Amino acid sequence: MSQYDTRSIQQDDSAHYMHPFTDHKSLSARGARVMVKGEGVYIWDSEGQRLFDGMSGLWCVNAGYGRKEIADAAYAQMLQLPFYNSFFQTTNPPAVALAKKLVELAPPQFSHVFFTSSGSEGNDTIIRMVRRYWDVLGQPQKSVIISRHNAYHGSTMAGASLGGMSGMHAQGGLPIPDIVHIEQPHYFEHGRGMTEEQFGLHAASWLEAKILEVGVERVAAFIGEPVQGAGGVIIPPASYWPEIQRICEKYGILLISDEVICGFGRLGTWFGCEKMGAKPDLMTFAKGVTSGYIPLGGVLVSQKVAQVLIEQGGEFNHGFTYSGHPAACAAALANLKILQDEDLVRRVAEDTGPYLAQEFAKLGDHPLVGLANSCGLVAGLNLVKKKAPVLHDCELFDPALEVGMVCRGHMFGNGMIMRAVGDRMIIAPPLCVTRAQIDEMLGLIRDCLDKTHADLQSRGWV
Ligand code: PXG
Repeated sequence: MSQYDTRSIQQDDSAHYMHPFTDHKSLSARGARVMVKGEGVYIWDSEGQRLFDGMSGLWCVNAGYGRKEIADAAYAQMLQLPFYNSFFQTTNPPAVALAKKLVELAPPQFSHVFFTSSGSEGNDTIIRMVRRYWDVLGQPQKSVIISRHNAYHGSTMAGASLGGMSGMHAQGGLPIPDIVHIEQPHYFEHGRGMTEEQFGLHAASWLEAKILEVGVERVAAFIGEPVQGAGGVIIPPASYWPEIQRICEKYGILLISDEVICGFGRLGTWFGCEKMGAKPDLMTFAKGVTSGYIPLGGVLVSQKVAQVLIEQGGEFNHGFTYSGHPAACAAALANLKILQDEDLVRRVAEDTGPYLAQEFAKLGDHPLVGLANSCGLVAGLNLVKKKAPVLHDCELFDPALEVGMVCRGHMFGNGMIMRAVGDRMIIAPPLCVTRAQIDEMLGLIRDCLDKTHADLQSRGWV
């Protein structure tokens, strides 16, 4: 017998709690699932069902659930000094120690950190920093930031504007001025007739074309996620990021890597740009920095940008009450210690990442799967109506059928949390996942794909 009254929690939830990105009418008809506990790679709902959390919460619980060290560090800091601001010529030891630690872990060009409480605020901060940078250098007209369609950079006005989600732009008058978008490096949407290598160069050339269209004297920066996460785990060809880097250098524009998902070991390097072969001037981080235990985000700033903002810029009129929050920073330090002590980043690079790649690719033999690919510990598979040797030639489902959501329902119902982005099913498990747990997860996924297949057959959709 559960200690929770699920029905009553659901009723109060539907009466009072507005969820993010949710259609409330349909949710209250069904009732939200109530999550109550986590341990390692598993979470439990209020009815006692255990689920394999293939999404690390929401791409963030890198160290896994139930890490007492993180809770203890936050608890001790809350007793010592739960909060003090960093505005008025004050600081606090955990914020200083974390800034130093992050600079140590980041690629060598980085020297400073600006703290926020989320990835969205990090990207807001980046817009202000980038525009301030060019302003200080006497080029205030350089205010245009180039991003990509289907990118996700957060949900504040600035984050959603930088992002390229058409559904978000359709609500609330977005994007804000001087944010423009190019097409994403999505081989299966745009790369027919090219090798992946050729397509990577081709997709990067869209950046150059956009810079020339806008006018280089107007362009401030380019922003991208190393691997697009919320857009559906879109893994760019290896040739893409080095070419993006070259183009940014050629035109002297700043390069921003949004590391909110890819940072802190997700791709087998501390930051995703290292895996992708790019050398950004600014990086947004959040999520994995505390493994999601307490909200924390921020911006890593390179010497080049810091030098202008700090040495020449004077006061930067920007900041949040919780910038450098002591308890959040203490939790982050404990979390980073776990990632280091357990060598989790190297484990992703050398052990669990390659093992997942090998085993996940085998799902490609399933009758519903057109492509199954991964990078580090993010992976995705495309559900297709009729298979062909390459995804370009597969017959896809009518998007209106929402086959991905049907599949997600079978996953959730059978103890596996896997997200659907259209008809692409994606995972990003905690970095502490073991080979045996990868086997367990892939067994669950295969079983749920079978159930989905049988369901689609009974509906006459395959
Ligand atoms: N950048 C990236 C790359 C992200 O993935 C943010 C910024 C914003 O972070 P905050 O902390 O403000 O949420 C994110 C967040 C999804 C999903 O559907 C992904 C995110 C958030 C919500 C949903 O996969 N990523």
